[in-house]
Amino acid sequence: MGGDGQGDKPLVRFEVDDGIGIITIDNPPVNALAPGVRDGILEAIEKGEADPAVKGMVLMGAGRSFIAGADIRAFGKPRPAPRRLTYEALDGANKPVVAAIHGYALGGGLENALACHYRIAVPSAKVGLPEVLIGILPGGGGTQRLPRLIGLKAAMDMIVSGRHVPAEEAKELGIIDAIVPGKDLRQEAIAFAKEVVGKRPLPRVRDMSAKLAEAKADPGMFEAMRKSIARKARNQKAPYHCIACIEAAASKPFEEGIAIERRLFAELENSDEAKALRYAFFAEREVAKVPWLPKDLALPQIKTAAVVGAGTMGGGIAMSFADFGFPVKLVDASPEVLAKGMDRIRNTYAMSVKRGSLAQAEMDKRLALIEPVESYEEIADCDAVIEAVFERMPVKKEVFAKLDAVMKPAALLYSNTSALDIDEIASATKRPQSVAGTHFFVPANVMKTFEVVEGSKTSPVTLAAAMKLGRDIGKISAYAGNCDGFVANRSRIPFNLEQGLMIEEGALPEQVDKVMVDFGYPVGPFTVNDMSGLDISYDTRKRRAAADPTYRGLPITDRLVELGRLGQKTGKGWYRYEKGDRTPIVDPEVHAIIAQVADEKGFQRRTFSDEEVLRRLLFSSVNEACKILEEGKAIRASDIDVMWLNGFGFPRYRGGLMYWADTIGAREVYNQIASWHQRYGARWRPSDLLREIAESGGLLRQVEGRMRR
Ligand code: T1G
Repeated sequence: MGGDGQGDKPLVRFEVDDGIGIITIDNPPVNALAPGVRDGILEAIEKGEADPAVKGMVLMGAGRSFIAGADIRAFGKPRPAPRRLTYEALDGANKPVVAAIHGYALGGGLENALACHYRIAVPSAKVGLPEVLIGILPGGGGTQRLPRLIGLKAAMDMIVSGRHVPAEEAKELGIIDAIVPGKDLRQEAIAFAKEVVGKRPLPRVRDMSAKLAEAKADPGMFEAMRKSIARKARNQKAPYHCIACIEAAASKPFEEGIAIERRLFAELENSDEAKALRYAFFAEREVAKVPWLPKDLALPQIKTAAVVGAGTMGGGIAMSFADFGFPVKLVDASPEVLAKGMDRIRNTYAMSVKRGSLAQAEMDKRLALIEPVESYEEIADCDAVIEAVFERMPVKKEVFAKLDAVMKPAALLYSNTSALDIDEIASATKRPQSVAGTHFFVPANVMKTFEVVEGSKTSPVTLAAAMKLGRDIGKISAYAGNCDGFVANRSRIPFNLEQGLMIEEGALPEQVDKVMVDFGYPVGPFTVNDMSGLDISYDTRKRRAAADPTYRGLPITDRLVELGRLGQKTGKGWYRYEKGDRTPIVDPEVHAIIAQVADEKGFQRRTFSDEEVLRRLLFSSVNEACKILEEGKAIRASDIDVMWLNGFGFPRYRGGLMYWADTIGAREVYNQIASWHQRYGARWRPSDLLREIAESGGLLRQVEGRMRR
């Protein structure tokens, strides 16, 4: 039934089993609702309705999931209008239809289930309406049915957040009628269907209105939701359109609500934010692919991990493992550091429990998975070890020499270094083929970017195992070639430099921060500097200046540090802070310091337009990203976008650094950089690759890295 699936296998099957018509969708890998699937479901319903032997029906998915939603690849392209909506056919059926859910029922998948008369699920199933995460809204009646089934507030929370709801919670909310063991979902669904075949009237969600009365009790709920999302939903339309649809459900008849949903969906489908969010969605799947690694590579099982170094990073990394059920040993030779590290982990979990984002029982379970140990011998049998000690090469080499001596032969030896040469680290061992970089971003237990750095001797198995390990602990693994700063930090360094130089030329921290917050960043770069502490980069600059007399330091930033203005931790940095408050306050004293150093150094100061501030920061990184791709240190431009979205807080609805640059156009970016090259010299030398793309009229986001393999 339905169009042609894999070869001649139908996308939708219909079989009658013991008086129950079983509609099975079989469109791997996630049973997306491609046109043929929708037609197949319609044909099956019509068959079941027409067959007197059929007393009821079951809608279910083959493979690993129910239905993951509409085929996102089809958006933005012309698509055939269905002869009839499956939702209406399900709703309108005269025989009960039971949705039997395993894996995921998301988007149009859940909307089809909501149009069924009953819904059952296995315990591990998850349901959701995540359309807002790709810049659209549930366009299959979800904004009208879900509120009728579970109430306006609960529906609004699910639709505006786009979150996946586990089966147990879905049952409590009223989305799921029964949780079944899932030993044989098909038989369990048939049994459920047979129980309800005689029940009338058929429970049609569209006819349920009792829960809409919530709006009378709390008419301000919609405005309250708008206020609560204002910061995160800045510059975006989809979240607000979602609220508007649910508001319509509260006050208008079903069909009118559907018409509003359809109109607002159409406004969003081809919006800039929807296109950018769809790009980000697929980029985050593409990034997992390392083309030269064989698909069927046999990988070692990583069941136990160890982390060397119980500092902030080491603790965060240990939590990353425990959060996903991995037993992990945290090793530090200093009992005090180890104890402090464990306290920090405990406090971090306790904060989550206090905020309500983690249950106490879950905290206890995760803590029990983290075992503090003081000797390397105690981690010898771990499958993988992540080194997270001080960012100094001699220290790292000493650790790797010890690991080499102690770890079992099959152990994978990874370093969390953020920039140091993986080959040099590996040279401290006799097994460089087992060494790679696995670079976590701060805070390690939160940030998703997981940079996997390949050394010249790293084996394909070590590399592939690291890519998989990242995904297994909920990260987004991204390949990086071995070079100073790897890919993410290296592409960010010019941004940091321009940020400091513009202050010398006349810009002020508050102007730069406002430009970047208006662009969509959660906070501005100077506020971030105050959070992390100005002394960190100060030490690096001093070390580089000592090693390289031509090194271009940042005297204004240095002066703040030398005056004890280290940021939030000292109550003042680029801004000042009231005691116990993290709100940055513009400080005239900083303006005076800037003016004084500029005077001492003879800096010519001028005013900056907001556009120049934005372009100076981001174009410098676009140029560096092109150099990284030119050198074959990144596999594709969209990988760099994934790193910026998940490691640097780049606004997701703008797609990523390279995706955004395309909205300006490679030619304009190149011309601007070439002109700054004339004005400022070598640091603005345009990448050859950027020039080629500008000349060819190509898209930066589609550039492939020039891998040397
Ligand atoms: N459409 C097309 N391809 C999809 C897809 C989708 N909806 N979902 C996944 N894929 C591809 C994905 O690109 C990857 O491809 C492969 O499937 C495995 O995905 C009318 C309008 C379901 C939780 O937003 O959240 O319904 O890289 O690696 O980690 O109102 O996929 O192998 O070539 O992510 O196990 C709403 C999106 C759509 C769900 C599974 N639905 N998908 O995660 O596998 S809009 C969504 C996911 C809609 C209606 C509206 C996840 C997953 P490739 P994966 P996973």
